[in-house]
Amino acid sequence: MSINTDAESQFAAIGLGGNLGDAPKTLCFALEQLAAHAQIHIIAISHLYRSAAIGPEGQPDYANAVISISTSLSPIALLDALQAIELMAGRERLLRWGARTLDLDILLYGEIAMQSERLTIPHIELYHRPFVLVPLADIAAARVLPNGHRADELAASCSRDGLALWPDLRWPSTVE
Ligand code: A4P
Ligand code: MG
Repeated sequence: MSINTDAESQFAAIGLGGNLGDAPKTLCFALEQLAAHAQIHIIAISHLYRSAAIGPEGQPDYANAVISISTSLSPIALLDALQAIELMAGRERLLRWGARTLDLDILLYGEIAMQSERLTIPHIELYHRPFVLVPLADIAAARVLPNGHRADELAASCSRDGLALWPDLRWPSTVE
């Protein structure tokens, strides 16, 4: 893993989630695929968290994490790359917010705010989800998000009910 210093590279934050099968293993697989992509360079990897599922009842807990990357891919090309990795992990789109092996969301892309049929950036649920804000603060605490607040302030003010660290020796967090 290296940091791309191309002038055209953009910072982006990616949310990783999954709650079917060996979810930590699937998230590790996603990291390997992202690290192998020629136009994606992983900067930092949050802790791995276990979180109670939001959505239809009766689902297993999720494994969640956030990574920061630099990338020369456009937002839509990055979405294509993430969806290709979701498919490799056996992702099926059956039910909105339903259980899934792997979900890769673009949380932030540079300073961009955009809304199109396929892509809304920042991610529409970014500010509402502890399982996103807490790991984001692990890796980008001082970053000021598009709503004007620092990531660590938002993480500190959200409820941690249903959220816990998920210790897993396979998980290559870059956070102390
Ligand atoms: N899309 C639009 N904007 C984005 C973006 N910024 N990043 C579009 C990624 N995709 C984006 O997503 C549906 C469509 O959203 C995509 O085709 C893309 O064009 P999907 O992954 O196919 O379906 P989904 O994930 O079921 O829907 P949605 O609304 O994206 O759900 P979320 O927000 O991803 O939430 N509970 C816990 N504890 N942890 C979780 O990680 N995740 C979800 C899914 C629900 N409950 C959860 C968790
Ligand atoms: Mg999604």
